[in-house]
This record gives sequence, structure tokens and C-alpha cells, in this order.
Amino acid sequence: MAVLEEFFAEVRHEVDATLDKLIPDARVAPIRLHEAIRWSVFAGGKRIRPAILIASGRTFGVSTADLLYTAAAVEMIHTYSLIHDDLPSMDDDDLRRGRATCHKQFGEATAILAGDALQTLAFKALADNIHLTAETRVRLISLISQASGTPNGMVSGQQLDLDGEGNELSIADLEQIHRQKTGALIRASAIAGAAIGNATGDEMATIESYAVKLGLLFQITDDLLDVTAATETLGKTAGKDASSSKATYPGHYGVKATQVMAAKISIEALNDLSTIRRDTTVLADLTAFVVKRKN
Ligand code: GRG
Repeated sequence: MAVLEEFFAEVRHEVDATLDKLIPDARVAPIRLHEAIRWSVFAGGKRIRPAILIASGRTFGVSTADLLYTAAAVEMIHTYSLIHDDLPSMDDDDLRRGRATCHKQFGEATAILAGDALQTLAFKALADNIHLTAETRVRLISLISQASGTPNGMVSGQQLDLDGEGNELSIADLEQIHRQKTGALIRASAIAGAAIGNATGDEMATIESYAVKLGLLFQITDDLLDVTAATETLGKTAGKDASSSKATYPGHYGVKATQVMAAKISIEALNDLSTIRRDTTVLADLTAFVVKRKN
């Protein structure tokens, strides 16, 4: 895992430098908006989606430099979704990434605009990425807009989640919500790296199969952490799922059975990777990281 720690440190350094370049400086008007965006982006997120994208791209021989704009775009979309998810009209949360949520710090209207602006900055970064051909840029814009929008993307998953609150959901309903709300952007991150690396059709299908499992695993561990970890470790409010009557894996199966399920899915994800004739060590280590993560 020392190798993975080094990898994460490198991803954090490179992706944060790219984000810093792509996001207007806090001294540029309107200052309040740019301060709000930077408050949420540079609050110490794990950068797991950029890490997946970069690990996938490197698996197919792409240099980090050619992956950074896409990795930063995915992180900007993710951060916008966190800002909007925390709003009073959605999850109504006060704490995110270990600090006050964007609307608590800057007010609701500015938080909405910060999320909106992050989304458009993300698509600008994809369109303006001179490291890639025009054809690849358009392919990525299509992939990432589908993953973050509707139907079957993050926004539709969020709507299904809101609709399901307080209702008895089947495990199939729960999986559909997670596949869209959390899984779609993780899947797109892995596929984007492989697409930039011109992976073959078979390789793309395998990466997709792996990434769908990784996304599910990420959500299952998120549900487990909500029950088992403390607010200080998570940097967001623990126990939120139960207090807002959310359907979760531990709520449905119990903690022990959910842990067994996570171990089984991670083995299946690793099996997918073992069929690719490339060095997939970092992607495999990332799978283990998702299972063992503490926040
Ligand atoms: C508002 C359109 C819209 C979508 C919101 C991301 C999301 C969809 C909701 C967040 C609610 C939530 C806790 C989902 C569970 C999984 C998840 C996305 C956790 C947060 O992602 P991490 O752990 O966060 O990667 P960091 O802060 O490390 O980047």
C-alpha cells in the first residue's frame, strides 16, 4: 500500500495544481463566488475519481499530463454535486470535507451558483484540453455529461434518492439509485482513462465491468462508514442515513452481511482486472483502498 499512498500523493498534488489553474483566482470578481468555489474544492477531498481516471489511463499507457484536465473536470463535477447535495432543500448538511458546507459559509444562493459554475468549468476544461484530439474531447464530453446528468446519471440518481426517502425500497431500487447517483461518475472516470488510452473494445468492456463493481463497492463502504465511523473521521455528519430514513445496505442486510458482500464484490472486481493483459496493479490497489477506507 506504500505504492498507493505515493500514487495518491502525486494525484492530489497534480490534480490540485490543475484545479488551481482552471478555477478563477479568489481575487477575481465576483470574489464571493470564486471564494465559495475554492472553499469547497480545496477542502481536502480524497480525489478518488481523479485517482481512478489516472490509474485507468496509465494502465493503457497514457502520461499523467494527458489525463489531468479530464481528472480535474471529474473532480469539479463531483464537488458541484456535493455542494448541491448539502443544500437545505436536499440533504441539509452543515459539515463537508471537515469544514462548514458551502451554503453555511457563503449562503444558499452563492452555493447554488458555485455548483453551477463548477459544472460549466468542468465542461470547459474538457472542451479546451489541447492535450487530446477533438474527437477524444467530444467522446469525453458525451461520456461525462451522460454520467453526471439524466437519465441513468448522477442527477437522475439523486432524484430517485429523494423520491425514495421514507419509503420501503427493494434492494433492486437501492442498486438503481447507487448505480446512478454514485456509480455513474466512478464508472465514467475509469472508462475515460481507458478511452484516452485507446483501449480495445474488449478492454473497455472489462474496465466498464470492473468500474461498475468499484462504484457499487464505494457506495456500500459509504453506507458502512455512515454506521461505523465518527463524524470527526468522516469530515461529514455520521449517522445521516438512519436519521433521514435512507435505504442502505447495512439497513437492509445488517453490518456483518454487508461487509461479506463488499469482500465478495471486491474479489469479482479483481477478477475482471486479471483478464486484462496490462499492469493493473494500481487499479487493484485502489479496489483494496475502497474496501478499507476510513472516510
Ligand atoms: C446534487 C446532482 C446532485 C447529486 C448529488 C454525490 C451526490 C449526488 C450526493 C452525495 C451524497 C453521498 C454521501 C453519496 C454517497 C457517496 C458519495 C458520493 C460520497 C462522497 O464522495 P467522496 O467520499 O467525497 O469521494 P470526497 O469529499 O472525499 O471527495
